[in-house]
Amino acid sequence: MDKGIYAGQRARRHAHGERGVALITVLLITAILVGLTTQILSSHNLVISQHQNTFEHAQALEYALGAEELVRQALYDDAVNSGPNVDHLEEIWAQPVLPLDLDGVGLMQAYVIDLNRCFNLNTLADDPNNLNFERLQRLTERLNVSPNFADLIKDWVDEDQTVSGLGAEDSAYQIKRPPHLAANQVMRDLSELNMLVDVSGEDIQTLIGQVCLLPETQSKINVNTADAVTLATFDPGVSMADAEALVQQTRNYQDVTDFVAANPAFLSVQSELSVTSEYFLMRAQAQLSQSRVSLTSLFRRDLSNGQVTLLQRDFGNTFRANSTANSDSS
Ligand SMILES: [Ca+2]
Ligand SMILES: [Ca+2]
Repeated sequence: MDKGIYAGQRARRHAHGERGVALITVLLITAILVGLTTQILSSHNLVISQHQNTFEHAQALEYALGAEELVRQALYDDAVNSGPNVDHLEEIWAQPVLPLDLDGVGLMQAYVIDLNRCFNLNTLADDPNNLNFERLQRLTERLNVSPNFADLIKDWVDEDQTVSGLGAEDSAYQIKRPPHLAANQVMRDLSELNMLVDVSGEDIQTLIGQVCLLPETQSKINVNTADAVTLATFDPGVSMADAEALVQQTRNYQDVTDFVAANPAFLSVQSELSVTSEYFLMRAQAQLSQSRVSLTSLFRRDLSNGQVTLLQRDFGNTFRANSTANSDSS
């Protein structure tokens, strides 16, 4: 009798135990399923978010490339229709596109500067009479930056290994860390200035803000767009006061002869002046939500037929507002 009671109790306990295990198993499976579902949903959301970011970035890129195409068209139209044979700061290409609403989905801004408005450092690579070297010396003096720049840049871009004054050639760069050589060819990018010896980063930034870099060693200064510092340092006979007075006026000289007649101090350098520009730089930025694309594009415009060629595209530069166009020529 007792044995029967105990056996019945054991059997009930056993049944309860099995139900307990089954319940725990169900709960465990439910927990695993909930966990899996959450993970799948979260991965799904991440994928959607990544796709959205990719889509917005692609859209911003297309807007920036659209700006580039518009600039190309504007420069061509300027050369063949609206403003042939003369380029000045009142023309359409020189007007910035202020932050423009992109149908409520983002903002776009862009501006164009001509690179014939400033001193081209690569002119030092072909400078038999040292005129460009002396121009750079006057420029560095005016900017109050290291007097070594003219010699250093001359040595950097000239083909030889002869050290010029305060300059430096391979031997000076080989002991740098990391060691390297002088370029001994024209500069491709103003950031090369950071490779020079014995000049401060601050001086380099000041110089970059004032000079240009064109892919040729012979270039002219457009007297309709150049700033006072560029004009004053271009020839020793031109005072800073005269250059400042000159740029205060609205400049729309139709040819260099007109300019020199009005400003005889430039007579000796008139063959190096122009009233047109050949190289242009566009900076654009398109922003859609969290995606931002900055584009810097370098164009050359053929002065004979207005054809505009894209020479360089750079997505690595941070967009800077065009508060001072002349200081934004890198
Ligand atoms: Ca024009
Ligand atoms: Ca050299």
